[in-house]
Amino acid sequence: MKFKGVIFDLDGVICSTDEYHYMAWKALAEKLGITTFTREDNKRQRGVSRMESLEVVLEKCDKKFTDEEKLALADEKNEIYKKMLVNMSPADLSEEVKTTLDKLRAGGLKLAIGSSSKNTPAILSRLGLGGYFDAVADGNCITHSKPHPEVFLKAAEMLSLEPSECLVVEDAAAGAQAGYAGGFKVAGIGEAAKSGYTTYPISTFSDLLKVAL
Ligand code: B16
Ligand code: MG
Repeated sequence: MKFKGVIFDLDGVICSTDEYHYMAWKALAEKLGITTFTREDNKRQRGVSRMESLEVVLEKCDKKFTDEEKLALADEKNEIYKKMLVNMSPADLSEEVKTTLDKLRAGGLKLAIGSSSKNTPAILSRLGLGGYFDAVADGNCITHSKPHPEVFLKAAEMLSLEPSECLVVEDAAAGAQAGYAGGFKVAGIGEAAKSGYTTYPISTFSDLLKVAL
């Protein structure tokens, strides 16, 4: 066994909520009269906090907003996003992800979540994964979001493991950077596979069996 624990990002790794984030930000942007918000813009929102993600949208808006107005806009986006989550169920957890998680656990690894999302508990519960992970560090228990390593360091601490004993799995450039900054080896999928901070680029989730066990 190459590691003692694996810390998974949530949106874009365990499930496809990254697409819902994009659609919800796009809807908010259009409400603000911004028609040029793109998937490229959305890539910069991956892994970073809700308020930092809002700033990516507002770069394309001439109007200036007070801090209070920004909080209201972020809330508005979250309400749109939460409506998209309502129909999520265990059927949204792919067979590949579930089988791989089970095999990693059976191989003796401790499993944790390290996500910037404050919606993590609700999403895990909808996927039928509430209580599945040995530790959950998320947007509700951190001060700094990715690329700061806080969420992964917290997850490792909750597992009682050192960063060098854990593999971080990420889809976002900011997330791969966060893992590296925390002293972790990083398996990167999607955008993160191209990151210079990624140790193991993988093309599909089950490749983790080769990397971690
Ligand atoms: P929320 P991850 C991140 O989750 C998303 O990638 C990022 O796009 C989002 O802004 C952030 O969570 C905060 O999410 O608004 O739900 O609190 O990829 O770190 O699992
Ligand atoms: Mg992600």
